[in-house]
Amino acid sequence: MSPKLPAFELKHPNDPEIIGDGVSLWPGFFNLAAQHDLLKTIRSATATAPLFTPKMPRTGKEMSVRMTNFGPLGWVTDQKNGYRYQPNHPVTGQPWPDLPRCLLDLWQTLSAYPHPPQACLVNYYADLARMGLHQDRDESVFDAPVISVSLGNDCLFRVGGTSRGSKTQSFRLRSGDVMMLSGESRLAFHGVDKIYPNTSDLLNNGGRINLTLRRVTAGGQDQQNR
Ligand SMILES: O=C(O)CCC(=O)C(=O)O
Repeated sequence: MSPKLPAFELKHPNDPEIIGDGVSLWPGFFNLAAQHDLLKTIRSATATAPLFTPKMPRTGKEMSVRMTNFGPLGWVTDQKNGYRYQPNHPVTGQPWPDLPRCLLDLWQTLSAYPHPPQACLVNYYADLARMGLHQDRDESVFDAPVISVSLGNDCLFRVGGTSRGSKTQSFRLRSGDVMMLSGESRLAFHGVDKIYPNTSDLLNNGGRINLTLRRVTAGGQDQQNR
């Protein structure tokens, strides 16, 4: 079992900055102590569920981020079988580590969704990594939000509308920030254009970690991995 984290204090849980219709940002939601605790949990999980390099469907081109997951399901991609969720790590074959308590609490506090998240994708960005504009649409339900936590160096995050060509806006995400895409923006195109090196001391070797909490299947279809 993953170590449990101490409960964090919500500063203004109901008072996000509204970036756009359905794009909410809670700057500095996790204080420095809570960021270190979360990092400890991620490190212990990656000891059994190591970061892997995802590959694009069809072309097999490597993505620049490395990733792993927490929870009953994890998002993976490879050349042969493409984007999908599966209950086990693609390299070790083992179930993903449990979702940390503090992330379940975060979801319950912010999402107003009656069922827990089933996947927490962990993306690690070295300082030159980025993520192109995309929609999160491999889930079978879209009524739940996607909630993300940023740790480490700042990034330039870009979000648009539900069509690829729609106007986008960009803003920085910093260590400890929490962002939610919901309602209108649940299927918004979004991506990470740039990591700003040396903007945080949290990670020893620089870079950035992003956690995204997702509900994958309709309520009542929870999949157990234990
Ligand atoms: O790193 C981020 O802030 C965004 C991650 C993301 O878009 C994704 O995992 O789908």
